[in-house]
Amino acid sequence: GLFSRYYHKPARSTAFKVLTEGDLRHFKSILPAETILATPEIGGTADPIELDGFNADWLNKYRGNSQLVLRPKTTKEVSEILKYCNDQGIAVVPQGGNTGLVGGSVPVHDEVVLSLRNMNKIRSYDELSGILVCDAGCVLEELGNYVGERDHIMPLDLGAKGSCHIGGNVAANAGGIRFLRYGTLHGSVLGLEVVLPDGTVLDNMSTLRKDNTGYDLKQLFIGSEGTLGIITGVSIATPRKPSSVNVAVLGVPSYEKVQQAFKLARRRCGEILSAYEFWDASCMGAVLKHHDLKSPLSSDFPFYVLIETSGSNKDHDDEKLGALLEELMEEGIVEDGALAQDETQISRMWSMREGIPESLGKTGATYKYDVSIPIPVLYDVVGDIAARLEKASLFKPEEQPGSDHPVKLVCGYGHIGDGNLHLNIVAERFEDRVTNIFEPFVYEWVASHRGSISAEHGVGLMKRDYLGYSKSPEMIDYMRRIKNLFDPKGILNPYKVV
Ligand code: FAD
Ligand code: 2HG
Ligand code: ZN
Repeated sequence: GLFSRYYHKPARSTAFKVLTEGDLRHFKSILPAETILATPEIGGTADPIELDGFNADWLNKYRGNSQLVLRPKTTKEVSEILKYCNDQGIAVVPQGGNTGLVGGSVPVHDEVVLSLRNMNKIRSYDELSGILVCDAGCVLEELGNYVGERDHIMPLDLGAKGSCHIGGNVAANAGGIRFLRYGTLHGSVLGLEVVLPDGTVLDNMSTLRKDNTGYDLKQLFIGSEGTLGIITGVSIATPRKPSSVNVAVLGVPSYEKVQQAFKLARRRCGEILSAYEFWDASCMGAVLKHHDLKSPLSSDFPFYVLIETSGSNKDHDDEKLGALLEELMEEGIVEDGALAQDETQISRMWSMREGIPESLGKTGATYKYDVSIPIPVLYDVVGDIAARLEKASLFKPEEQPGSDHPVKLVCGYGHIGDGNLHLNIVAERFEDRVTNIFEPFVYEWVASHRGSISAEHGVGLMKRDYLGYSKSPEMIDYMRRIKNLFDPKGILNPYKVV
């Protein structure tokens, strides 16, 4: 295949049909006009600029060249689109909020973009069980508001909540900041409605907690990244909203102590602990520079921890968390701490953590690695990468402005309570001489610790050629067989995952 400047762009498969005006006419016969965006190249009238937001990813790293975006409103329309595309051999990329970070949500070449954004209705909500049934294109934050008014919360939350869709979350098997407490979507998703490439609608919209009637097919689609079917509906269990929430930010002198604090937090507050997140000084620098936020602490530290508790008795929670913070300070594990006094302070502290990806994006072109590694060595990879870049004269820590090193920051943050690190490298631009320093080195590093090269962001286009670092040849072979079973013509999200 061809090599672009900084990522491997596989050659366009000749198996796929090049769109014609006849194809556009067919789509016009099955979809309302306002749901179609087609460029003059295929007989449409849309300015190609209107398609930019569908062709480029959130990172501005991956870019496709689609001439057609379809935004169906019903499952039946999705089924008719796929049936036609399958018959004609037209490649399709399913797209939710387009916040994915592995190049999975945008076309590689001229695939049709099938956006779920017009499928955004709540189908039913049962306040007793907390079971929500909705269209796949519902925005996560809007679902959070809806169930919030009914004293519940979504079992997942993440920084992209304002744009990402629940269908995209399920397709990506997103983790996020509530994972520590509410676990994986493999547990909270109760049912899915999925349209297969040949147009078949698999209606598995169960609202049952328990259902052991053979193979649990919906699990295959959770984390399938749009390669097996298009998710059009989701049934998901939502927990009760905790009546007492506390958040504190801690200043920690070393990574060793970040771990000690986690251990103690679990011992003293285990049953109410709902998040344990960390970030380093470089992340803090970026977030304070690019967001209207002030550090709640009195000085700077090498590491910061955000700890959240959620429970049902405020007095009990305050007492437990207060005792934990006191002990952490007395033992010298933590050097400073700030406890949020009200809702506003809670949300400011969370914005500090959740604002990191955006603030790094404002700093420069961001390379992202999302890894699971045993916690004791989790942060070592950040230092190792920084050292390699320094040795190659591409990076100098604490550099003064105006110097000519292309890499500006090497930083680490993430869901340490889940053993998940986000290693981010921020550079002036995406380019081979930088990428080559840490790829495939990062993947080798992770494999040598038997970690995962993708903890929560998925494989997409970015890691397709590196799956072997985390999966055996036999496993990859069976993944391919499953792909072929559901999508024998390979029209769904080609060039991605396997
Ligand atoms: P998209 O980006 O549109 O798509 C993601 C993948 O799913 C693509 O492969 C796409 O083809 C496929 N897809 C989308 N919708 C469907 C559908 N209906 N049917 C079939 N396939 C579909 N991820 C985490 O795990 N944890 C985090 O904490 C987290 N935080 C983030 C913070 C920010 C600021 C950003 C930008 C991203 C973050 N992400 C995180 C990454 C990303 O996985 C999530 O944002 C989200 O799950 C993607 O949802 P989306 O609707 O934007 O999907
Ligand atoms: C987060 O936890 C997201 O903030 C994004 O998963 C991580 O951008 C990243 O590397
Ligand atoms: Zn994350």
